[in-house]
Amino acid sequence: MTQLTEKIIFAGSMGSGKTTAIKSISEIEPVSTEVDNNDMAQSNKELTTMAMDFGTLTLSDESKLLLYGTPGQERLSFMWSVISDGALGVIILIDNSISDPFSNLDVYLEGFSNLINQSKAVIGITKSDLNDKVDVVAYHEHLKSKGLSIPVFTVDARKKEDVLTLLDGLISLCESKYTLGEEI
Ligand SMILES: Nc1nc2c(ncn2[C@@H]2O[C@H](COP(=O)(O)OP(=O)(O)OP(=O)(O)O)[C@@H](O)[C@H]2O)c(=O)[nH]1
Ligand SMILES: [Mg+2]
Repeated sequence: MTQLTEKIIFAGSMGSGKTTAIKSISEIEPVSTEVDNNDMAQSNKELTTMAMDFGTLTLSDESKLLLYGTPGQERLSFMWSVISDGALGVIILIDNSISDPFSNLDVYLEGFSNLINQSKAVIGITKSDLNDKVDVVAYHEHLKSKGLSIPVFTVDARKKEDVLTLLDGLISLCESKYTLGEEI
């Protein structure tokens, strides 16, 4: 039996939880390319992803997801298009504890506009437990002001069920595209 494999991208800034989210749901020990973080100004944490994260999640005998995490450091943003080539969709993680999450979101709306324009994107707001300064409604209003409608979820990347909810949301979007007979 042939197994359909689809590529899912986790994008977002340093510390938004991409490596953590993949670790939460991957059925294999994720391949990680974390190194010591020399960019404490961008995010105050010990390790950061240098090239990519990789994990897998089997949905059924017929389908399996390949989970790719992009590096969050801005100087590595050239990797986004390399990693997301041929992807089914993108999960954008936004760290709600940073000083200006909307400006941060805009970077990813621009960087992944190709998938976003095809409605193959969802947004996960992480670290709301640390800081609830921006709520889901405010994110929707921000997106609306840009003429966009993208599903937004409040998640904790450390919680498997939260990451699976994001994944479900993305797959539902992509499946509705199949149903509508649009090109994916
Ligand atoms: N409190 C809290 N901590 C979180 C949440 N999501 C992720 N974290 C923590 O945030 C830290 C950074 O997460 P990473 O997964 O390394 O972030 P990343 O997006 O891979 O970062 P880069 O590889 O540097 O781009 C980890 O210690 C996680 O446990 C959340 O929703 N709440
Ligand atoms: Mg990482």
